[in-house]
Amino acid sequence: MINLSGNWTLTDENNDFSVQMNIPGDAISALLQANKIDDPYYGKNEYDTRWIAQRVWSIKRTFEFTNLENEAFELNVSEVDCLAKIYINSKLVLETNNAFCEFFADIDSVLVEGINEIEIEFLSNTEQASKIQNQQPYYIPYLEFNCDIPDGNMLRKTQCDFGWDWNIALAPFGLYGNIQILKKSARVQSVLVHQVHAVDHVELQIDLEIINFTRSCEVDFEIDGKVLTHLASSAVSQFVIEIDHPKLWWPVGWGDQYLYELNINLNDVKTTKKIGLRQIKLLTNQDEIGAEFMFEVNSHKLYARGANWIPQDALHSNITQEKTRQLLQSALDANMNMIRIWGGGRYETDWFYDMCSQMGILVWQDFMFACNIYPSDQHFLDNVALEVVQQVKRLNTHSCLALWCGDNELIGALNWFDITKQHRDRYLVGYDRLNRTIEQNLKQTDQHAIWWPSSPSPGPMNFGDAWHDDRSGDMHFWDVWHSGKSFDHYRSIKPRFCSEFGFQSFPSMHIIKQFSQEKDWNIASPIMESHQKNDGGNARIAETMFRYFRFPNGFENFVYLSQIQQGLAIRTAVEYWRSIKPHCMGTLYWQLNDTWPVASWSSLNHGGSWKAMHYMVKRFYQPVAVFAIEKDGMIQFSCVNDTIISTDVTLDVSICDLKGNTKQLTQRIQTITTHTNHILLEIPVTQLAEEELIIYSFNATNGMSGQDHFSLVPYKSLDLQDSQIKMDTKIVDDCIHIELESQALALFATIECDVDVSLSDNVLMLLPGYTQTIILEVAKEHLGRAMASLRVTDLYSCCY
Ligand code: BMA
Repeated sequence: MINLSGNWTLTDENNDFSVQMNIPGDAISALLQANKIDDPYYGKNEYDTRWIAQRVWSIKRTFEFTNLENEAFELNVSEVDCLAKIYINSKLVLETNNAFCEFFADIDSVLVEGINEIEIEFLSNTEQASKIQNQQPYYIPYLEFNCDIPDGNMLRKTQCDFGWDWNIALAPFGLYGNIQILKKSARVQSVLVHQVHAVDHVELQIDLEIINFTRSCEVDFEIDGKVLTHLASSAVSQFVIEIDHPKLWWPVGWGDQYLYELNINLNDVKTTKKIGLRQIKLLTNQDEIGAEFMFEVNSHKLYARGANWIPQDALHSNITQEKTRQLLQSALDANMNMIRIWGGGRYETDWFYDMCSQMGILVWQDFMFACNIYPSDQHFLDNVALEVVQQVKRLNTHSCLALWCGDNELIGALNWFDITKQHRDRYLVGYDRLNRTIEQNLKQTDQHAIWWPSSPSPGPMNFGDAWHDDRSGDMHFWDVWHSGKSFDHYRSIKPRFCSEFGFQSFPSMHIIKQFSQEKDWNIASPIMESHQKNDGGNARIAETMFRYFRFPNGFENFVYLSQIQQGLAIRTAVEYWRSIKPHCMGTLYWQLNDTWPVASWSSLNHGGSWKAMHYMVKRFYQPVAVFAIEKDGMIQFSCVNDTIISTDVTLDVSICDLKGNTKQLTQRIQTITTHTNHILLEIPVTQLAEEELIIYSFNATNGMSGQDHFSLVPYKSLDLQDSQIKMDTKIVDDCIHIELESQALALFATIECDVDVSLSDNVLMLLPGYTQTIILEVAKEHLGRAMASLRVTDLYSCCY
């Protein structure tokens, strides 16, 4: 094998540039690294960087080749983004047209002994996309307010590369997977594993596919200390492995994530798959309301708590395993058990799914189509079919994989354009062809795969409105953000599973400082506006703020309050939808992460640090949690338990005035079983006097606990007292121990500093007379800066 990753030379068609480019990687990052362009994430540089995608670029390198035994060789590439021509010694050997596919090419006739040259010519994706659009039998619209760069829907590459309502539009290109020369011999091409579970026994039914198969060959399988030899007598062969006393794989919180290693040896080349033994089902039974939508894992019904995942970065070269692990760890730390890999991004790498499996995070996997109309000519559909087959073969063995979903919002998109409304039949047939191509290729490749036609969807063969009808399937509920409804509006619906709902905030101040100067710190400044990609987004944040809060003092407080507000919006939805378990069996908010520094719906900043909301998520996603919900003149204390073991919960409820004086109201103790919601207590709202809040805390015998407050009136109505929060710090074992003490009730007290840090807790309620200690961890070299920039903001210091 000759691995051709590493250093290449990147040049453009005009010969203006010649720089080093690291493969795997993207060309924009290479130009940035060579100091040929300014950082596109800074200021408004995005717009001065767009020209790059309009040129034709080439990368070149040489390699040595000897073929003493006169064998056959082939070139193998994956994730070439996107339209490219590959030449060896100036002869065209391959044309690629799908960034989600792997390609092979015969190259024997062009290879020479000694030094060879390989060149990849990246056509201008933007120019080619428009050409393909012009060749379509009819116009195929894309969402113009999302995508600043047109016609991205013509290409099989990451759709948000062309801009999105949170993404920079650069149409990046490069090569992100493998590039290698392989001996053209029999190799394992794919492994499909179907698990059949019985009592204390699992049968693994394996479909093995061998590429370059010429004659029967022996394949050794090793799992769990057992070695078996299988005679493969055709390119695709079946094989069974029995496992007695299986150690099961469990989602996080339910048990271990035991992974068996399945090693497959063919011609001394080892292929390894990590396999967790588990049974996942999607239950969609009809009921008196409509149809349920819930996952069952190892016979236990699972309430999915999670968020939507978008690419880790807008530029591929910035993605590393370490940064990705941190993002997933943050999902885990905030008590998530599922992420949805959204259809406008990309299929992730194998190591990504391995991480999810190791952590016990389930993955809802979209196919990569989002919010646009797509071509349905045979050429496009064949390309899609190849992509589906390859991805399903590649990903099926990952134990985290819970569901394959056809697309994101393509049914809705049929109503978003004048032309699709005028020629509805044509576009509907087109959609059906695409969706069937995906479904059929998925099922032909893996007949046991769990399929969901689209997100949102009321269910297979039901093309109803999954934005407003909450009776069946999965729902995207955007009325609060996109239609400006109140937070209470989240309680007007009862989804069966809400796979998207979100509320924006600004990135944290230390992130804003990375792309702007102090003079730009105004939400209407051109730079802040260009780091807001949703039309009217800043206005929505501001306008909502005035409904619930007093006007914040200055820009930094505005940023802080936007994050608190975001947390409250999502908390309102999640608390209610968890409290109606098992009617609703999942919430995946929009969106976990950011691709670059931007105002968005994410709970993590670009780079992975936590916005205020993420600390709140950790609380409202705790598997055992108590929620105070106002309903029909009562405050209802609901408790859910998403573990698989009952627990006893003690709830204490007090009344608190704004000085922070509390008086105990009542206590309740109850056993909380797992598959339903329990109402622990109801108290009439009339029990609260003006300027009083409820404070409640709970302790479960399984170790989980929490504390929060409930205000009957919007915060702006409260005459909060000056909390005068005192912050003492000391350094212990390279961490900062922060002690907080307040003089009055302090709400949403949030610690921040100018570097990425990790805090044991944040966004706190402080009562006078108590000291809370928070531990801050930071890379040693940033300790001084963290200490010097440490600050705490609460609702009083922000707005009063
Ligand atoms: C959803 C997503 C994205 C988008 C988000 C916010 O529906 O599917 O397309 O970024 O809305 O508008």
